[in-house]
Amino acid sequence: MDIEKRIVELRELINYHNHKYYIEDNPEIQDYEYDKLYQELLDLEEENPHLITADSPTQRVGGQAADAFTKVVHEVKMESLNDAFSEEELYAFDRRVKDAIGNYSVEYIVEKKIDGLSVSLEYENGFFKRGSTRGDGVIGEDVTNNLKTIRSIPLKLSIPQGMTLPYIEVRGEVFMAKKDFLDLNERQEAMEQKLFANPRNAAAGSLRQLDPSVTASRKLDIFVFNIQRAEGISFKTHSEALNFLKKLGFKISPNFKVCKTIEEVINEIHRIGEERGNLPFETDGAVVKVDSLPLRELLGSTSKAPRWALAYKYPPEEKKTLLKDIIIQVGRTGALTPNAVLEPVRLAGTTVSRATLHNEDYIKERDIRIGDTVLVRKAGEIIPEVLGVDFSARPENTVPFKMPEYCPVCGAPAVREEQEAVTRCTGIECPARLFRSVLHFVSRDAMNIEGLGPALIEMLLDKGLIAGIPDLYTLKDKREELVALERMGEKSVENLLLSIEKSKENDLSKLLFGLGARYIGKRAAQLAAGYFKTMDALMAAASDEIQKVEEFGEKMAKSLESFLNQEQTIHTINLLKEYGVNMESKVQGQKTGAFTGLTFVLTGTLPTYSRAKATELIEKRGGKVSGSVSKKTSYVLAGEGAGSKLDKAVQLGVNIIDEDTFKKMCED
Ligand code: 0OX
Repeated sequence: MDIEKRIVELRELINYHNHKYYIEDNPEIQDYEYDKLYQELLDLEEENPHLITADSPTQRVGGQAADAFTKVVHEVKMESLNDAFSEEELYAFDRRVKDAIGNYSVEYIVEKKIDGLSVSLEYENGFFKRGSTRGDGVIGEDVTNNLKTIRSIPLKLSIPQGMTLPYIEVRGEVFMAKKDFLDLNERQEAMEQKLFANPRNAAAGSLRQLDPSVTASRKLDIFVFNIQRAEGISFKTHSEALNFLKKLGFKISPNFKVCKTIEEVINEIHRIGEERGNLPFETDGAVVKVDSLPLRELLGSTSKAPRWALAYKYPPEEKKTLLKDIIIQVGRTGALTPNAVLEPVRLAGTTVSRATLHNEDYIKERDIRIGDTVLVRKAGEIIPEVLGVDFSARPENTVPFKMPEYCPVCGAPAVREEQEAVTRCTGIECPARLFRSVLHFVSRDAMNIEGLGPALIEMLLDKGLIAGIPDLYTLKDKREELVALERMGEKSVENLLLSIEKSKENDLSKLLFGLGARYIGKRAAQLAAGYFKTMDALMAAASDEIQKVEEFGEKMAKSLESFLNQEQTIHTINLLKEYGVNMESKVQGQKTGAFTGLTFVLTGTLPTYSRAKATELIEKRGGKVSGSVSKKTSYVLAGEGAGSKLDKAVQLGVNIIDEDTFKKMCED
């Protein structure tokens, strides 16, 4: 293929995927595939420098420093790595190195490639002075205060006795362990915050925070793998330098290996490939480096990357296996996620027996059925996914998948809202979504219980101090247990219990909102509470009665009716009643609305509204409809063919309006 054409094609492809990734936050391809395209373009441009254009994606400075942080100029450039995707490329690397260094024998170091973000750490006389992100390699961002929150970064180095170390700058990779990433996303989900796509994004997002306390709340870690510059020390090899860094108190690249031949390097890369699925952190590759520091000097760097190092990227693995079952997992927000139970297969270094099927539509679009042979992929990401079905291997009698109608954890109806991909459990007592139920119940617009944040709710649930919303009102009998909790003192317990007690007096509208029925937001709860006045009246109402509440449509009314009739809701409300929570509305005005206190008489045929519709609109706004005109009549709504009622209105001087005016009044 014409090289020029291919270069143009690659640029277009890369720009497209950049947009998908960075702008739309919706990547279409795996990082691995992207890296391959990018490396191909880089190689072609290097071989044909006359074809490089200023707008090529390779000319873009990666990860530019944001304005929010002070800039740091890296005196020693923080170089990036060239990528390799095959053994041939590793052999070619070995050949290039040997050709360049002539007669010297060369040893390599193989390190795991940690998937995080590179930072520089600077120490003066052993004290941590400044830390920065890599940025574009030359200019990064000062994130000293955020880095200080990472426990594995020593604030003071253990300099060996008798040694002086006036200055040292090291480079390492900040990352988030897989487990901490999953925990973080679970918390994000419960708080309805954006999820992170992978541990690398989570680490980057956590480090580049303007508020260091946010960074501190995220579990970040670091591996240090290079001395960028230092005064007072020098080493012959990289491995010596790494061992010295370890002595100083740094966490260094775990189990790096010195290899005498490229074959040994390849073996080690395969070994890491087998192991990487079981490592606590994510590795997207292995880094091969020349061990000898003088030889590195000799080899030097291109404008992009050192000639003495190479990153081997592991391909995402895909395998076929049997889909034995589809089980439903209920998350903390009550979301029902279908998971594949698989005949175990080895993939990317782990035995995979579960994979995500995302949601109902994902399964339907691919027609994935129990009993199918499916293609499973595990790339860098932690959770493997089912890609699709091998239809040629489909046995007879398989049936299309159906999402359950009831929550498998608590048995309450599971509902999928229009235009939503997710099916959710609606049970207020469902153990799976209890955290979320309580969090909502105590929130400001709901029961406004102060001092009960997500961390404390989690602790109360963990320790069994509450097992449902009503249990909040029994906490006053567990004062000792509360005081004993982490970060709780007498005073904060006192305040919390006071706030809980106070919440009993809240208006029905706050309680109703706090119960968290679907579609019932703050305003809807106020309108319904104002209309029905008591919880009992509301609970006794059928959906067509509920629909009379201002602004309530059929969907809202039906959903509220069904929620209030659920066993779990009734149980919760009864307990709350028992504990003395107010069940009445103090909001002024029965059926409050724009027409409260007004009486309407309808006569004739209106252009668009039926009599029933007009009546509904009036009643919903708190007005009354009467059959005859009197002095007390506020308005006569007259249409075509109006007869004696209209005459009477004229006679008594009652306001006469047409449909248009009525519509405007309704809108007001
Ligand atoms: C890693 C990693 C990254 C030193 C000179 C160019 C790259 N992500 O684990 N970079 C390097 O080396 C630098 N080593 C690593 N292990």
